[in-house]
Amino acid sequence: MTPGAADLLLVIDVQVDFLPGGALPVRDGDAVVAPINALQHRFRHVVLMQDWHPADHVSFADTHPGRAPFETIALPYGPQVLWPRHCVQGSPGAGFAPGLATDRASLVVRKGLDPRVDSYSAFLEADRTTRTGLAGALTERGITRVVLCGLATDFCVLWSALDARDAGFDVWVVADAVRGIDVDGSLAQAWARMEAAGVRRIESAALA
Ligand code: VGL
Ligand code: ZN
Repeated sequence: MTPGAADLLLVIDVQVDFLPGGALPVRDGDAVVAPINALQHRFRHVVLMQDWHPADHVSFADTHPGRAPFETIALPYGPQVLWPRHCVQGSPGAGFAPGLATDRASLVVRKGLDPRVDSYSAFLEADRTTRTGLAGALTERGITRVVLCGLATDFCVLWSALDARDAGFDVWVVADAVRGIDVDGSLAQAWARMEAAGVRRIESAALA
């Protein structure tokens, strides 16, 4: 597949807190930086996503006295996994991974800013109602295909891929340019859900 004018590379949450040593480390997360940098040169359209939470965000375990990270609680919009505090707005951990190229991106979109609502997806917040505006921006640019890479496969990449399908885009995930968190089998489940939704899996070597 040779990316053209209607193809977008969507880079999900390649941020310091998701790298080894960060607040919510994804195993081997730093391994996505080199393939993503290489991929960016093959796309005319690149968008970078940033998880960007207020310090008292509802997804943080320490916002809920007596709760621990990786527990699930019930919120008005549904179940919410509690996370260690991560990607706090303006903190070093919220910055892009060292070495990640950012100069070719036309748009940087931040999500998870509402203190009461999480947003794994680049398109739709966890209340499943509030839109980030990304789908409209892509449509205005004539994008029909979204190629996803970044962190984490089983949360923000998964939800972004499913919502991109729902928004009518053709969706591909670059298998060697993503890594997962894997809470209770969530990684295998994520690939199965994406496959069932018609998301296609590709290797970066096949994108030339
Ligand atoms: C993410 C958990 C919490 C992600 C973000 O980028 O996959 N996961 N916030
Ligand atoms: Zn988050």
